Parts: sequence; structure tokens; C-alpha cells
Amino acid sequence: MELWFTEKQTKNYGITAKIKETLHTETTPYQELAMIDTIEWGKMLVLDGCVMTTDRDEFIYHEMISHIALSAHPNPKKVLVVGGGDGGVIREVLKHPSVEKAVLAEIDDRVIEVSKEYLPQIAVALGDSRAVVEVGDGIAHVKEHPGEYDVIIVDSTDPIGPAVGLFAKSFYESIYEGLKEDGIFVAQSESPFFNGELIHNVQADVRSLFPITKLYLASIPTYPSGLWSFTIGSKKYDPRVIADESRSASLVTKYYTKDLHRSAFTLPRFVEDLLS
Ligand code: AG3
Repeated sequence: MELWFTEKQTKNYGITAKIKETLHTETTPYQELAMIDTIEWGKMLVLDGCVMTTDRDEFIYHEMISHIALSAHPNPKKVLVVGGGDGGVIREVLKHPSVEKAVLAEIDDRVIEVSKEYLPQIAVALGDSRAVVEVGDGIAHVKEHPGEYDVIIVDSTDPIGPAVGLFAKSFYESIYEGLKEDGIFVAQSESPFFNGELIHNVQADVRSLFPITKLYLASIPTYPSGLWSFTIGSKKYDPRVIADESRSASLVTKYYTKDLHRSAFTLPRFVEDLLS
């Protein structure tokens, strides 16, 4: 019998993948969690019916949410990742030799545990001596650590359920306070096709707080519409400019390159139009 998984990305549209095996399902205190093995994308972490990451295309998202902000910062030492319990962002952050401490603030420890079990190549760095895993509310963590971070990365789920607060202007205010005077913040900000209004609002909120606000894109096949956006707010450094060319050139990556860093900020007109 053929079994298929479908994420309904909108009310009227979805992506579907043939299942090799359902490895794990559970209801955590926060969400429905599933780990399925698919033929085309390998193992897939699914939260509340939404694809979070897959073996085959995870590198794109994890590299692009991490290396733009970290490469724009001349000396990132302390980094906070809010969400991202699978550990993929921590793995990329720790590729920067200047990073002394990378804190993961994830609310749902089941995401961490299930990822460690089934996605070891993504969760690999959670055991690194520079990684600190804190199970708890990322919003509270940011508020409790003013002026502490060089870079804050928000690796959230969609703006429904447990992640709603991670798209609120009050959270961006706390992030601004949580950063050092030259800090940079980046958040995943969904699909320009399906979430144009959200992108517009997030940009406007971040722009009202940070002197430099930009949007950049990456192609992520298993996410809604395949085109994904990231919103970046910076207190001092232009995020389009690579601070240390040799550090960025020596990163071992599969998607990110120095040229791609710069080109990711070149937007199609319909996306540029979302920003005004
Ligand atoms: N976080 C962003 C995933 C959003 C995807 N949305 C969807 N499939 N509807 C991914 C976490 C990876 N560390």
C-alpha cells in the first residue's frame, strides 16, 4: 500500500511526498510532532503538519539563516538561537571560529530529543562544548539577557501556535535590547508568495527599531512555494557586506558562498514591492 504525506501549505495548495516509513509521532505539550522517512527527501521533521526540515534540503535553510548575519559581523562571539530545536542552526553558527558560546532557547525539548535520535547529522553540534541548550521560552530568555548577544537568530515555525509571539513587534523590541550595540538579528520570514502581508509587516516592525533592515531570499524546495525569505535587522553593520572575506571563504558549506551572500539581497520586483 502506498502512503503519502501532504502538508496543506494553504487552504487550497499543498506538497506531497511518498512515505517510506513513519518513524515517530507524538503530541508534545506544545505541538504535534512527527518524523517520517520519505523517498525523495529522506527523513522529514514535521510539526503541526508543517515540514520543518528534511535530510536533503536542510543545508539551504540552516546555512542561509546563519551565515549571512554571522559573516556580516566582524567578530561574533555570543550567539542566541531562538527555536531551532533540531540543532541545524547551532551546527552552522559553530562553523565560525570566533563564536565562543551559542545558546539554543527551544521551548519544546521533544523536538530536541527526537531530532537527536533521527537527524543526528543536523543535531550533531548540540553536544559541542560551545553549545548551551536551554529548554524554555525564548522570549523570556531574550528579556533576561539585555545587551548580551552579537547575533540573535530566530528559527521559528510558522506564525501560528507556539510561534505567534516570535513574530510580534514587542519581541523584536526585546531582541533589540538583547543585542550588543553593534548586534545583528535575523528571523525566517516565510514565503513571498503565500505570506506577503506578513513579510511587509515584519519588515515595517523591524525597520521601526533597527537602523538597517533588509530582506534576503533562498530557494528551499520543501517549504511553501519553494521561495523563502529572511528578515535581518542590524544596529551597525550593513548585512550585505562580508566583514571578513577569508573567514567566510573558508566556511565549509553546500549553498552559501561569498557571491551568494551578496546576491541573496537582490530581490525580484514583486518581492521588493512587499517592502514599501
Ligand atoms: N523553521 C521554519 C520552517 C517553516 C516552514 N513552514 C512550513 N513548512 N509551512 C524550520 C526549522 C528548521 N531548523
